[in-house]
Amino acid sequence: MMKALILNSGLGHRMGVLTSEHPKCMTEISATETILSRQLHLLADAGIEEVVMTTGYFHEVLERYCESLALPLHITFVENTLYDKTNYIYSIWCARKELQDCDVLLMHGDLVFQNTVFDAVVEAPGSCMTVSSTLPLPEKDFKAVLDGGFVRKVGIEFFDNAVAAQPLYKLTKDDWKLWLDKIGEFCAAGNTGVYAENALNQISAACSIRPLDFKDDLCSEIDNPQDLEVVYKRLQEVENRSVYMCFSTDIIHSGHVAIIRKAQRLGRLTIGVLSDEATASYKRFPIIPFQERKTLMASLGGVYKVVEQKTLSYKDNLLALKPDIVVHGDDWREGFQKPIRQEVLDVLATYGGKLVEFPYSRDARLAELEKLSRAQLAMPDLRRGRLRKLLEMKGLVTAIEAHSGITGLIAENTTVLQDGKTYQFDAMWLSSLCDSTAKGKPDIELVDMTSRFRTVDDIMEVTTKPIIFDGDTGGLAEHFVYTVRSLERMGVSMVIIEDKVGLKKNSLFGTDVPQTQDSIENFCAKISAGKKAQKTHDFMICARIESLILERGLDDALQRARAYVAAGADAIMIHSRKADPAEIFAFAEAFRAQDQTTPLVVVPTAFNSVTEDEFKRRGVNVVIYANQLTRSGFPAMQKAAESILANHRAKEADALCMPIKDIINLIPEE
Ligand code: SPV
Ligand code: MG
Repeated sequence: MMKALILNSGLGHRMGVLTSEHPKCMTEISATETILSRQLHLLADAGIEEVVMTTGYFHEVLERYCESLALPLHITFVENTLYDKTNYIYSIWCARKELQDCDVLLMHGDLVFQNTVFDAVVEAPGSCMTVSSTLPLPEKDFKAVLDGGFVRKVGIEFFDNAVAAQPLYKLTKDDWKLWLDKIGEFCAAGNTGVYAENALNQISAACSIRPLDFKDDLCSEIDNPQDLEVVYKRLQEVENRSVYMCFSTDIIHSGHVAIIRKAQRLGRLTIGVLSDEATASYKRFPIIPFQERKTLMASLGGVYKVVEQKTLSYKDNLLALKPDIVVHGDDWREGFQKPIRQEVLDVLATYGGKLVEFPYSRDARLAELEKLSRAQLAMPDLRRGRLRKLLEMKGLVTAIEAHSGITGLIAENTTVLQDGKTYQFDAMWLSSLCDSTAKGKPDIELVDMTSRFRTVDDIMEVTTKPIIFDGDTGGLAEHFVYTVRSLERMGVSMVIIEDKVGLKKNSLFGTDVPQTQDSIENFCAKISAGKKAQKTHDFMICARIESLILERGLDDALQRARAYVAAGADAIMIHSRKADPAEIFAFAEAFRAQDQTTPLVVVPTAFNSVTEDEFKRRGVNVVIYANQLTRSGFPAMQKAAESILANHRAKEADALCMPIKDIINLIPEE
């Protein structure tokens, strides 16, 4: 158990009129606090319940004042009736019975220290005394002589190997017993007019009191009105400092609360809440949306303000808010957040701000909750509607093809950090070309739906991102309705069907192979039937227009777009196999002139020079990278196979291969 011992017997005559009606510790040091109320609040906040207070001068005023504060503390008052004839060594001796068998937090009653100094003392692993390695040695006040990392002497007379020191100590039970016994010897010998530290100096070699360096932080005694003025100003400065932290989490756990509490001790805390968009591209789609996360943070006690942080980079908010201090866990010193941290340091350096990092504790329960969140995100009902949400949130959504569990994991987890932003794919494209290719079959609707659904299931099992399913022609309208129901039930977000009939061949063949475009009427009927069949609002049917592929012209494409939207299509995909994006741009412009809201989808396999930003500017909403994993994986595999054949062993192929350890790590175990 730890008890606080506060020494308040003294006269404090150097304070003049300020102490004419009450003891020094009741001097006001801010609009709301006295020296004593501040000390007691800090003790109560730290959960220290037992306080022993020595009194003397104005002892009744002092006791009544303590009661009026109504703090959750049990205070034992011990009066030193000889307060005007003895030093505090005797006050401590008077209180000895209350101070047996416990750790002691000893402080003089005229000491003002900032929260963080107090916290460091309380949290110190063993005995400690507050010292400052940066303050000049005071002429008349306490100095501590250090040796081998321990405090060896404390007094006003030591100048060699000494640092400025303040009478704020934490003492372990054993060290305190040694000191208290020595105090007893001094008092028994009538040696009551000296500092208690004189007794300490005789036994300090047997103690392990470490110096706790508060450097330039506030930890100061108030002896006279000049001290009071200085402390008053410093305290105001400390308490008005602005502190900034950012959270992306939608699960607040005790670790977060602990770091928020620590940040609050540093000043007025503003919390940045990472936007949904930034959170989604940083780790996963937030289960709790931004507004709710903002309200959650604002409702925490002691949070001054909550603002949105739109990017993983702190830069914009730091430049706008200019906080004195940024607080973060020390986990970002390594890993992909390292450059974000460096940018924070660079921005802070431009105006003299400071970064404070607290040890990050990985919470096993959080990892468990995170797993649960991911599991939830993977569930059909939560996954299905997420494409619509992402479209609303981001305006432009990107998807990459996946045709197996492992390519699904690549689509799910690949992250790139660039200019303070993280980039991930938003969704997955279940390409008919790649699904067929993976099975060694041509892309002619030969791989049947049962097999295609099996691929969807494999991907769904290991990922959380929304799925866009390539439905080819959708088959007969009578069959398509069943496909819609199945996909919807599985949690797929969107099916894209193309307006072709007969033996469908891949669009990238263009007019090199015979392909027939469906009639507008027929295709509209198929779309309508599909829309009627679906059960939720979440599911989307996208109509894919093949007019440009089949060289039927822009007008035909636009006419079809109008008709398909009228028939109920939730999105339009326009396809082209030209490297020059002109016809895609022309369609986008004309389509947006006639329809501002229906999402527009493109598959830039041929016109691959166009950036996502440019597509967005031109009114495109979904960019699908339809086959790049298959096309990059295949030659790599072929090369490794050739190497083994040529060398009649696998050694040379090893350089082309991922280490076994990495491939094992790639797959998360349940
Ligand atoms: C696919 O990926 O299967 C597609 C797009 O349908 S394309 O190959 O460009 O036709
Ligand atoms: Mg296809």
